[in-house]
Amino acid sequence: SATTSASASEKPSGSKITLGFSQVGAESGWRTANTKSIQDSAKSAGYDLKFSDAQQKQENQIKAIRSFIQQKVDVIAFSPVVESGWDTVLKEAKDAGIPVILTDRAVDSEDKTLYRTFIGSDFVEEGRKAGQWVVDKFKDSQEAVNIVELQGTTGSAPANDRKSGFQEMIASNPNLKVIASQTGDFTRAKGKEVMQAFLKAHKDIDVLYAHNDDMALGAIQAIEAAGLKPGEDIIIISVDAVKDGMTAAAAGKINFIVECNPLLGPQLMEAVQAVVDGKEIEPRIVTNETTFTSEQAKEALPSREY
Ligand code: GYE
Repeated sequence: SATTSASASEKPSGSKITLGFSQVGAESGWRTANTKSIQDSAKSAGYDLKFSDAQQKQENQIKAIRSFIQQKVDVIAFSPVVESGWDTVLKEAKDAGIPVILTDRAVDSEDKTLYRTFIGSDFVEEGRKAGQWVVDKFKDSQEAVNIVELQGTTGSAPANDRKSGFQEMIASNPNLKVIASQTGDFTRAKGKEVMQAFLKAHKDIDVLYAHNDDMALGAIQAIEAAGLKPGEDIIIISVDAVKDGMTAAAAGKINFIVECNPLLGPQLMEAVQAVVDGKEIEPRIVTNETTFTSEQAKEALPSREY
């Protein structure tokens, strides 16, 4: 009616909710599982999903969001490829009265009214879990432990946070040293390429910390090609726990995986419904996660969904 404010409660009941979703890309096994979860759960919820793949480019995401605004979708959701540079376009959505939900990755905007909630993992905590495992593994070592790090996409929340959480934990033991750290952009191909360069430049790598399974899997190829045994000659820790990562862990090639859950679709659709219904929602929704050693990966693998 004319007297109610421009809230979603004006949505006539029975009409389909339109959700515009801008995805990061298709860079990893995690991403593939995440996309499927979002598409499947939008379908079960009966929403009209407008899905756009940004191919890991912020400019494509900004274009997609502007196009969703023009199409007057009911809700915009997106997984921001990097943390910075969103204020202008988020302000445009706000001015158009279209609620925005962040999933998977965070933005660094000071103005928290630019989005309704952020649904996703605690990436700092994931980095801490990885770091704590390394601290425990090398607690009796009297020598320097040389660590190389494959970072995720430069400027992305998971790359920033997984790095800082790890660093925070290993700082407790001065023997643990990150001797090289570079981006592998969360892809297998880049993980392999950068690991090749690390192996060339450093003869004494003890540990690889990869910010996701795909980069670890690429690095494993490089390590094997160099005549070394992944998981033995070089201890490997990664994040995600997707099927290929878990398979490598079960085979002893990855020693420890920190889980990052990609199945965010159901929680996202619930949040969309709540926003459309004009309900209050929590500004931060954190997903539940665990970790896997090689032994635990072997046990969990048969029942893994993705
Ligand atoms: O860990 C990585 C993907 O943002 C949590 O992005 C996600 C990360 C995930 O490419 O595999």
